[in-house]
Amino acid sequence: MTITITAFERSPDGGKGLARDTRVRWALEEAGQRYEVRLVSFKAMKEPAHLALHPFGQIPTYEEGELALFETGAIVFHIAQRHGGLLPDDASARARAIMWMFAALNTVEPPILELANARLLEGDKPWTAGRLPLVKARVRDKLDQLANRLGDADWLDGAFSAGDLLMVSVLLRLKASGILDEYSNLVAYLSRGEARPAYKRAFDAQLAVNAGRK
Ligand code: GTB
Repeated sequence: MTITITAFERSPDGGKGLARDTRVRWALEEAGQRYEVRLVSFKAMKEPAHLALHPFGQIPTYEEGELALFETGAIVFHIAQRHGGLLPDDASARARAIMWMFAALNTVEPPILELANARLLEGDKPWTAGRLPLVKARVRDKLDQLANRLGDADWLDGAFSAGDLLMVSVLLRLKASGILDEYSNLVAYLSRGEARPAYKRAFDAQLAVNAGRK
């Protein structure tokens, strides 16, 4: 059955791979699944045809036969459940990998998003200069704890899993901030994620769109 996802017609990041379709592309590449991409404009995202797929008018979405999904975490989880390569077979190890998926999206990503929003959406507001140190402290708080847990390990819990895919994706958003450079093991963790052939294919595919080659 054909898998179709949606992505920005032109991502605001110009192809840095930070829009969430990259996470879905990466999961599909790890799982060895072919997929098609329907590109949508900001305008089309808010129109009825797309809102029927995504009630919040966003990307990415995922369609496979009768099944239509939104929310990146749910989509990556679906791909990981249905195909090999992203979740361990052992029930306890699988539960822990799923726990890391939630930790990436529910615990680590929120302060990172807060920082991005403070800079991008509120950069010109009078309160931002006073607020930024507090927001950065909340990011560092989570990175300290994550770096302590990861230690010298390659991945969060044994072999690479969907938990690592989402955690690396979440941390990528911090690359330009310089904060990540304070944590050498997290920098190495990110590099290991980016070095995976499946990540490279996903990154190149979204770059081709944003560089106007597709
Ligand atoms: N919780 C949802 C999920 O995980 O799927 C959030 C989806 C979401 O935020 N989608 C964004 C979107 O469609 C794109 S990924 N925004 C358009 C809108 O809301 O109208 C977020 C994103 C956008 C841009 C960059 N960037 O330019 O760096 C990075 C991340």
